[in-house]
Amino acid sequence: MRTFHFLTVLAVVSTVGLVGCGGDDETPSTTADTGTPATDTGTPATDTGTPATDTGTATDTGTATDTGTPPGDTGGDTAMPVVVNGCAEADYIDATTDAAKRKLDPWTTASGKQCIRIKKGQSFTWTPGGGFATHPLAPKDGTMPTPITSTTSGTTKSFDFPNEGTFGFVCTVHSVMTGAIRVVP
Ligand SMILES: [Cu+2]
Repeated sequence: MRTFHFLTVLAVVSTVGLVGCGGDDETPSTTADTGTPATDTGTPATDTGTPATDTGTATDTGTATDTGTPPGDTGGDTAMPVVVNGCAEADYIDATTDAAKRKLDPWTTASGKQCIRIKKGQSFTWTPGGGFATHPLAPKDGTMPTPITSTTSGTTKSFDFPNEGTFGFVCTVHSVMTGAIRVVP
């Protein structure tokens, strides 16, 4: 009987030992992914938006500096343009005296270039052959503003010259009919 007991105990111990060591020892199985990677077959997105418009206003904040050389004094009275419509200093006919004729009568293509000097406050008269319809008068070059205004009708016209200056003129049909009225103090 004693031996039987011993064997029984051994059996029990063995059973317990087996239970403690086995049964849970399963190796975790690994499942391999054998699938094909997904492919992006979608159409790329297109930017259909409207480009932004630049509504900003550029502001020039720079300061321009004139680095040029001022024109030199080329002679003569600095208050007067030196040459106007071909009239140089030596070309002017003096018409400042009370007795002087201060008019172009008739004013025609034969008159050519006319350079006439008068005094401040005097007037000058144009009387074109055939009238201003034939020889329209217009200011051209020289001192501005000028008393001479464009004249296209009528037969005679006088302009007063209250200020000093060299006032150029021309016939708008015949460029040879040009010149200047120089007004001196
Ligand atoms: Cu003319």
